[in-house]
Amino acid sequence: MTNPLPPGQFKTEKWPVLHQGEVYEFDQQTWTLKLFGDVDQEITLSYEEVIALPKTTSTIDMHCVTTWSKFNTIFEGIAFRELLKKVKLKDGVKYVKIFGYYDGDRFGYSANLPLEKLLSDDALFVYKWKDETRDWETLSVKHGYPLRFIPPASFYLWKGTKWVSGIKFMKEDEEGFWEELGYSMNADPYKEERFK
Ligand SMILES: Nc1nc2c(c(=O)[nH]1)N[C@H]1C(S)=C(S)[C@@H](COP(=O)(O)O)O[C@H]1N2
Ligand SMILES: [Mo]
Repeated sequence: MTNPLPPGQFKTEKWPVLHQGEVYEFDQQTWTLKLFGDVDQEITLSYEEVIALPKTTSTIDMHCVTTWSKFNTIFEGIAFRELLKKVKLKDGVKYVKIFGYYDGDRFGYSANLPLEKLLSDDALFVYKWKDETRDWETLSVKHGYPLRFIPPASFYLWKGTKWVSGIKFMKEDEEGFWEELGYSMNADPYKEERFK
């Protein structure tokens, strides 16, 4: 089953690579995932701790604001909700910002998202994928290895942070990297919410 093409998009079979700055080179000794912001206690998870969490496999469509859409990619990863179980949120937390590397800066990239849209199987921190033409492969460094967020298809793909390093929990919505540059806070491709 294939979902409809959002307005202004075209369908691609291959998976293009797009990002700003240098790729992050994974070092298991120094890599951590920090959960912080409006939580009772911030925590920092090691790679071993993250990768030991329960796994989810989901088929997710990707819609890039540069107008390509790739349908039906199958991902293996850790659902956002599994990481949510690791923290106790303060009252009134409604948003998150997912941080990742940008040119060697651990928290240089980020994208904001509403928490309530991230509780299903289609909000995944992924490390493995396949599609109709390819068997399972490890996510390449260019696509965000060792851990990359794939947002639900109701968000443009810039909300999918590569080289994930942290999740900030927030009571008020806050702009991320592209949002500060004029891109939409909501970013729903079916409503063509590209810019502010
Ligand atoms: N850390 C980081 N994540 C990022 C970016 C980036 O520059 N740095 N670019 C985003 C943008 S704008 C897009 S369109 C997607 C592209 O993902 P892909 O290269 O896997 O197709 O990654 C997103 N995640
Ligand atoms: Mo993008």
